[in-house]
Amino acid sequence: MQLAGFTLRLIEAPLKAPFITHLETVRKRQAIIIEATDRDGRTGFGEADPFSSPWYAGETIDTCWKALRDFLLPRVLDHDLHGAAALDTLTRPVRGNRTAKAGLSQAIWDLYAREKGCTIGKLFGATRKHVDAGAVIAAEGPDQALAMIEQLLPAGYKRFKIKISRHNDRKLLDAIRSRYPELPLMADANSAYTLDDLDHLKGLDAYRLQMIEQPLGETDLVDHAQLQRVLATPVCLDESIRTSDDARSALALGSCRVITVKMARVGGWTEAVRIHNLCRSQNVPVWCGGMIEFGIAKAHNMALAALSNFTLPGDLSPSSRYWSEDIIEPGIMVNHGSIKVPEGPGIGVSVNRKTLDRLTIARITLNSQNV
Ligand code: OSB
Ligand code: MG
Repeated sequence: MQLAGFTLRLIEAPLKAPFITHLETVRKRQAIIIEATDRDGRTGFGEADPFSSPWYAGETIDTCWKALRDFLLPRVLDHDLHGAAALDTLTRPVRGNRTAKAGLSQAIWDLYAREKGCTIGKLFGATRKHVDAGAVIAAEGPDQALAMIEQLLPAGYKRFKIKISRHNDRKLLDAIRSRYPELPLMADANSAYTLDDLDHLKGLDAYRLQMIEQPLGETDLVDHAQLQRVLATPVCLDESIRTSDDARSALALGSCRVITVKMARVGGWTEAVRIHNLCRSQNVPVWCGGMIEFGIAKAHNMALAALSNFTLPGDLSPSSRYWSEDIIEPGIMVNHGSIKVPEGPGIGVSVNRKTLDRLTIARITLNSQNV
């Protein structure tokens, strides 16, 4: 694969409703769209999804833009990548910056799959034709959470995930469990607790959660292991798993029983698949996490979630969940709690360039003449 150039676009759109966690309230979303072009004029699309502030991960929109423009894209321009797998070797000298690398990885693998005329999932051994949808409730309080669940129930989501913290967990979970005793429910704490909260966390077992996601600090594998030993509820790790080495350590220590895989957190396709394969070999289920993403990253997520060990419903929602208009067509749709994995070449959806242009607030083109 001979790369000719890249276009980076910064896009911005308001969320339909604020996404509220104990760390940040997200009202509008920016993302970096990466378009890779080969010498035959074919294009592939990726989406880097850091936030505007570093509340979820250390990277931000500004650091990602810089990492892509100044360090990552110049490394791969004008290279014959042969297979897309060479990308990892070329970008390894750039440390960290995994969210930026994930966007680039998506663009390259989409382009490569289009050159081959197959789906991106096929390149990684995906087997599923449909994936289960899951909803995330990041609400102000119990009343709003119940209203959101009620509004989303008819779409048939296979599980609901509620954002919790030390200060609102019981209020939210009491309200949900008394109205919906059998709702398939899990909670995501985004590191809201420490081991000082051990007894309090044990009390959450009573809510029969499918799992609790990232209760403790983002580097606390040892503490998570101590917690998992006394908790009936399975622990799922998100922020703590940045690499397949982190996953290996977490499984060896017994820090969790489930892992959520997000390309944005682990640096793209190959590392995500490596974590998936590692977990499969140890009978640990995984699910596909979300980043309040636009359609390009959504389509990549559908392809990833089609791999065999994604046995649990992920944060996979339709285009209309957060956006009044998405940048892809057809948009991602949920039918009876299920999403059809796109079947066309690459990510299987096309980018609506009119909408993309309308949402674009900055743009640069890089090729061998101007890097
Ligand atoms: O912790 O899983 C998380 C969104 C942004 C940043 C972090 C997280 C999330 C979600 C997924 O919870 C929301 C979604 O994309 O539906
Ligand atoms: Mg999470």
